[in-house]
Amino acid sequence: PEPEPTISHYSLIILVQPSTNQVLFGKKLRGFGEGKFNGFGGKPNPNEPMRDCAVRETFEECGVQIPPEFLLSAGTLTFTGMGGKQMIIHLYRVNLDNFPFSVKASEEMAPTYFPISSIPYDQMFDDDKFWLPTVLSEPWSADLALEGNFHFDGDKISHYILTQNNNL
Ligand code: 6OG
Repeated sequence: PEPEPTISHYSLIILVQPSTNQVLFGKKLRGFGEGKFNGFGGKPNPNEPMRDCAVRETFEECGVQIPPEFLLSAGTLTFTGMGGKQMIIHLYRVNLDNFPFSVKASEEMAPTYFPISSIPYDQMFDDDKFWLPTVLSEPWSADLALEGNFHFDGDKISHYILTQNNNL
């Protein structure tokens, strides 16, 4: 029998600033995805709810304290093709125009703003170009949920399915 795949859950938070048409990413300075730009996020601690993980990881990695009411769920992305491991990413979107914040670099992430019109997709995970444009679109409907399934062949996506649901 095939061994059961190991499933790991992660949060991933996209910080958008519509008033300046920018997004705040972090350049990962160590570990998995080193050198790549990405949203903030990571693995929950034991028994930690995913939303709490999202708020904690964002604060740890870039100093932005997200008031929980401004953390909007944006769907889930599932990844296969990385050996016996399967990854589920719980995606969140935050509008930085909604609250005051300060940005602070961390040992793990160098926070960097990008114009929404020039996202550095060539320095990001290969899946991002498929789903990020939707998450960056304005106006954002809090009812929107992306469901993506991505299959990696090496570091490239070989096939994927992406749907956009309206949470009724
Ligand atoms: P740490 O374990 O370093 O959290 N992540 C990915 N993000 C995208 N866009 N694509 C991927 O394709 C990803 N794989 C992992 C999830 C890792 C962070 O990196 C994200 C977490 O936010 C493979 O703390």
